[in-house]
Amino acid sequence: MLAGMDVFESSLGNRDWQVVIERALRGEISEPIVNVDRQDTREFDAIFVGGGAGGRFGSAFLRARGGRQLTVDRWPFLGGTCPHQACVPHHLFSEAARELDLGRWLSGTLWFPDFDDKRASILQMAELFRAGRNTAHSFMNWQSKQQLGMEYILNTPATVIDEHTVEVAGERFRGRSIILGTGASTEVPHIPGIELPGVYDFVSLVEELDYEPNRCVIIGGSKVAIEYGSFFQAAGCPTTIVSRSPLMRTASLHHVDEDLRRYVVDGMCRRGMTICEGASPLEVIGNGRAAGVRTRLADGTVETLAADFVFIGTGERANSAPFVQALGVDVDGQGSIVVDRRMRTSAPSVYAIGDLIGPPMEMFKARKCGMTAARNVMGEPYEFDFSEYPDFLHSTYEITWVGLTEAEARERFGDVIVIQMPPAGVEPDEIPLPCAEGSMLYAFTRPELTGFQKCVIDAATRRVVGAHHVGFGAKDAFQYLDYLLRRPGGLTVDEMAEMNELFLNPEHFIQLCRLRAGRSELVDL
Ligand code: COM
Repeated sequence: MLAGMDVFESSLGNRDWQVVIERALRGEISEPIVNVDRQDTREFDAIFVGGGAGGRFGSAFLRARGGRQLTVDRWPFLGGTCPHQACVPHHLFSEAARELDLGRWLSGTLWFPDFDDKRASILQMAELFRAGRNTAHSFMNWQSKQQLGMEYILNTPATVIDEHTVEVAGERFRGRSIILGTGASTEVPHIPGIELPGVYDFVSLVEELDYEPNRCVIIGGSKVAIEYGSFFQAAGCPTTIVSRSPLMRTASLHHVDEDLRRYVVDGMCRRGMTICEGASPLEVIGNGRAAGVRTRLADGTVETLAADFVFIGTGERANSAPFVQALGVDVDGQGSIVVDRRMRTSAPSVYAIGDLIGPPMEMFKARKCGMTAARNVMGEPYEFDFSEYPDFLHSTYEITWVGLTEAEARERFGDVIVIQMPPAGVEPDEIPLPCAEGSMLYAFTRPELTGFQKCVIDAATRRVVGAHHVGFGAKDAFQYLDYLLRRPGGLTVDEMAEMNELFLNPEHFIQLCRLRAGRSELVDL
């Protein structure tokens, strides 16, 4: 039996877990943290390799179905990269970007002090996150054990031996099935100098940053590039994005409406960011430390973009290599493990979930993949199709979209009605709309900054087929809109008009649809 810190009989509270995790992260606890019921003689129905969002939600679901699981993670906590390095810091930084942006535009007016660039620190935000992230970690461990009844081994990696066997710190565990969920890592571009100090990605930013960046060049045009870049710029670090594709037109993003894209990209430029589209990074230059990025620009000229901080935003690649080696599972051209809609890999009784199976590398997909695998392991044939989903990203705005773009809808349906704000032909600075919670201060000071929204309707069926929003406060609504749009009957303008709006509901579409719903023949608004 593996030696380790056995916590099965103890009921550690959130604060106790915080201490344990802190010590483990500092290297003071190097042994495995073992929460295994040694009295339970049942076979494990599934062993989850990786305890991130997919592994944790899959484990919880499997337990809820009466099964027995074991989840193993190399980190001393469950929840994976989300609370440690990815989504949670991204949301923290994006909220900071939004606040900083407001503070800049309203500098010296109302109660806003003169904006002081020197007090807006990227380093301070990274440190704030690092110091606070453990509360989420401890909660994941506590909830998983005390409320969800999961068994787990943390602080040590799992090695997959065969389709039913996993080795953890020298002990072998057998399961009816194995569910792989070890995520993805930044795809580091192969250019000279990329390994120089001063080159970061979203992981090393929160783990290692120890100086205040003064000038940033971002290599790549992914969501991460837009989100982190907007934060760097808002914090006072002039930022340039070097991207081969036009922003928001990378292969990993679909259904991005062109009007929405323009509002976002123009907004980034208006805030001082430099965006080099159609450009290729050639080399990170610097004598022992990154000092710039030699870049071929769209017109073919080569220029060195100065920077003391280079950030990689080229996307991520699945951590599939160990499983190809151990089990020979099939992978696609990007290295992502190939699964069917039940999350089954090419190896019998082996499932794969989350970022390990490729894009979209989003929270909802990871969690639902885990749940799908668990259902199938427990004998319930269940399929998960994630080809369509609501999507979002942040600049200094919250940007959300679902369904078809206007162009896609025209191609598919021909006769399409568009309801948008500001209306077509009206300049953004003419009216302070759209506005709602989060944009009222802009509405009364800088109407052009309130955002943009568009609702796309198939004229023949009156069904809403796409919704697009730049602004604040609408993201939550898009989760439900996605669900309503994808029902067999969809969601019509008339049904939207029946909903009860709470003031200027941020996605704003209820009242706008109601203004048109009375007409038997719909027209644009
Ligand atoms: C969220 C992590 S931060 S998990 O999805 O709840 O495991």
